[in-house]
Amino acid sequence: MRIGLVGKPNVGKSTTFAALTETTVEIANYPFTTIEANVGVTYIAATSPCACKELSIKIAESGRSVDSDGDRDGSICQPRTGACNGHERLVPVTLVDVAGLVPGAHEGRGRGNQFLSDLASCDALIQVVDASGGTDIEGNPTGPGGCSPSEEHDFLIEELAAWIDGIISNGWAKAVRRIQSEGEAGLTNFLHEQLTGIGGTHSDVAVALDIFRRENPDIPTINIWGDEEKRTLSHILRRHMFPLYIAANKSDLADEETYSTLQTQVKSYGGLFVPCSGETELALRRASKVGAIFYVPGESSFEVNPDATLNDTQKRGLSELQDRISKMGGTGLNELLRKVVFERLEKIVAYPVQDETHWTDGDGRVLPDALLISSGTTAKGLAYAVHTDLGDGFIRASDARSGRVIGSEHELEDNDIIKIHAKT
Ligand SMILES: Nc1nc2c(ncn2[C@@H]2O[C@H](COP(=O)(O)OP(=O)(O)OP(=O)(O)O)[C@@H](O)[C@H]2O)c(=O)[nH]1
Ligand SMILES: [Mg+2]
Repeated sequence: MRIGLVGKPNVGKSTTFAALTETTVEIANYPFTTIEANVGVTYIAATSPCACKELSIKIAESGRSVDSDGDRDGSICQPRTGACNGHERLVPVTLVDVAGLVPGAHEGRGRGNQFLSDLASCDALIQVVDASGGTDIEGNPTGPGGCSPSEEHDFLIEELAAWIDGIISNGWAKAVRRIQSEGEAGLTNFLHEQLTGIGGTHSDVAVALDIFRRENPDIPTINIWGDEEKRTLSHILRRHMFPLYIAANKSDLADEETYSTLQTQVKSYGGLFVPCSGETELALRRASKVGAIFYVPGESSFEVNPDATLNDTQKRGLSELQDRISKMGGTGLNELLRKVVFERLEKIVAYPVQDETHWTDGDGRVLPDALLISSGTTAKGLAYAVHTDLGDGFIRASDARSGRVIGSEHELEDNDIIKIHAKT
């Protein structure tokens, strides 16, 4: 599960990345602070309680004592990555923070195409926009009104489509020849070959072509497709391969009027638009890390640690942060990520285990992995998500709850605990 943070320069992509991954990266109020992409992991809470809840009930019912360390509000799993408290399991999501994108990037302007290839393997993109409108289209600070959030969104979707257009147009004459010799399948195969390098699957292409034909019933035959037809198809491919959601950042500085046009535009096509403040989230996570406050990401208030020694400036800073998040109802970032992953991408959680009785791995670790997978993923698909060798050697799987054997094509459900039997 990989999400790219995109947008024009100086909107707060790296600030958002640093907050969510709790890492240190360069942040500054000028364009092109980030050159090489930053890649890191953030954690979001799974929608269902961790399977360790059921396990502790099972253990208690069998008369054995539950081995909980007491500090984790009943959780008894041992996550390899993430954490679990009170049976709320945090699952990993990889984030990619790329260089800012300016008009003409697909032709090499700004940081150009290198940046675009950093997005290749992402499941979705989050466009960070400057909802306060305080920077121009190239990211230079201007004060209010430097750019409208809808302007920066419009150009970004054009740039992304132009990037894909460049990839599919390369060798277009071949596509025309292939459709003459292989028929319709020739076009699908050609597009698949062109797009495989940026993560496009055969089914992505087939679905996009289907939408294209449905939306454009009068489309001419491919040998007379011009730039317009290719660009329209590129937009559909982009929407399908890289769905884009909006983080209306710097909303601590923004009045709603500045971003209402974009908000209405996004809502009109059923998109996702969430007012956010990366800077506020970063300040809260840092204050929490040094023990000054108790803050749970996503909440709209925090507690000051009574044992922390704070000077007047720090106290004032914390009180300002408190005002901000109570006004905004939280910093928006947790809400945005959870909506993207669970509502829009419809991801579910699966727990692969080696020991189906104790729900552990080979080292006795309880429920070590909680993997985010697409709904509809099969048992064999989960095997591949764990490791290519496990997928290649797949024999069968079993449902660790019921002990029932399940076949390779069985579709998994949220919170399934699965043992995979494979040739080694
Ligand atoms: N007020 C406010 N400022 C923010 C917020 N998020 C980021 N900033 C500021 O915006 C400026 C740019 O932040 P960066 O995170 O470096 O922006 P970027 O999009 O990564 O920029 P490039 O790497 O240059 O493309 C910095 O001065 C941040 O402190 C926010 O939520 N509110
Ligand atoms: Mg940056």
